[in-house]
Amino acid sequence: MSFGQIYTGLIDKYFDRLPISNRKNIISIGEGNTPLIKLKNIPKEIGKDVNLYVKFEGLNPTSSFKDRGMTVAVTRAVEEGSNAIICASTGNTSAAAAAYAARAGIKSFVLIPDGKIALGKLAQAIMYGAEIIQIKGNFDDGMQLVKKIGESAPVSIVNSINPFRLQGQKTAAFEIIDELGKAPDYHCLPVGNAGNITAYWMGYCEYSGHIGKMVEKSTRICQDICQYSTDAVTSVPPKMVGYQATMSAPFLRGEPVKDPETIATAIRIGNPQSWDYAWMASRESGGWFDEFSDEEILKVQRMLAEKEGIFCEPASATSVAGALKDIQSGKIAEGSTIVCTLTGHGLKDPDIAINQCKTEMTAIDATFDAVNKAIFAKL
Ligand code: AN7
Repeated sequence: MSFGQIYTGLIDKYFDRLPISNRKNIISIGEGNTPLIKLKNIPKEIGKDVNLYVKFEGLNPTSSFKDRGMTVAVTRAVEEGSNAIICASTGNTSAAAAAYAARAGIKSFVLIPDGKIALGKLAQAIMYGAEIIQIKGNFDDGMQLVKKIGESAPVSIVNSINPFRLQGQKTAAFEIIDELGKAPDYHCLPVGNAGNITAYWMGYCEYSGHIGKMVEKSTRICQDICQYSTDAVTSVPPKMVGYQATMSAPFLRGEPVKDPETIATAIRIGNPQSWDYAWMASRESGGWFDEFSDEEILKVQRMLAEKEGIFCEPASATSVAGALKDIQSGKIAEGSTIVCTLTGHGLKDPDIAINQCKTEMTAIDATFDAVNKAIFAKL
């Protein structure tokens, strides 16, 4: 970017690759342009020579990758004259929907699972002024209800079944190619509804001029309204690797999971909406799926914070847990370039963080001696 130029969001930046007809209509809060951070200490610790990066999507305006999709979905909804949006959510989609609706001056309805949403995400929905509907059910129940309500009520659905969401989310892959000068060898992601793994694969393929079956199918949905740029950066798209939480792992089971559970509530999803697309992305790219227990996920979440100074939410750590396992086993060879998406910020879920505190926190006297003693005991 040149001197004196303000970043105005991802639609403006990648306008010729997105299905928006007029720049004047853009609803943006400056999403995208998130840092690609090279991990230094963790690769050294495991003794492997790899180029391991994290794309820290927790640094978006509502602190998750959902903002990328929401800027496009809400811009489109408003272009089409909609006055209200609706989504089911494990938390992050609701925060993003509420924020972009606020920015657009329209109403947002969010269906969230009763008691199973991280505190920060609920705080966001409240502050952005969403109409919050808690249901006695999980995300999958909420999603079915939203689909049904969308058939008759004058509300636009902004879950990732809305193809414009994935169009926005694909821009993360563009940014990675722009920064690395090529696609990585592997791209690792946590998988819930599987919208994001689908979107990244679309983005990598489109930007590197590799038009597989999946991209053909998915871009056809937006074909009438989008003139895709044919310029391509010559690059080979990466193998797409998706990781799930063991008790919420339909891609590992080969079928939907009835009562998904995991401490990583963001990905507590048993019936992924982008099931077919995600399998296509996995097969076309030569990737795979794997699963991790809650303990393993939390261990890596903590490791990222303690060793690299990067605080992501539990679901996000699943991508790095997966990459580390596959690097250590040699499935991902030394010398490889790997990007892991850290989908959301750690502050979204303060309860999980505080519960991991190893020692009880008790106050000591506010005297020089007491504080001095406490510090020397740890030095
Ligand atoms: C931090 O907010 O589905 O595989 O309703 O919040 O594209 O679903 C969140 C998903 C990963 C999974 N990491 O992405 C919702 C919701 C975080 C997330 C995922 C989510 P997809």
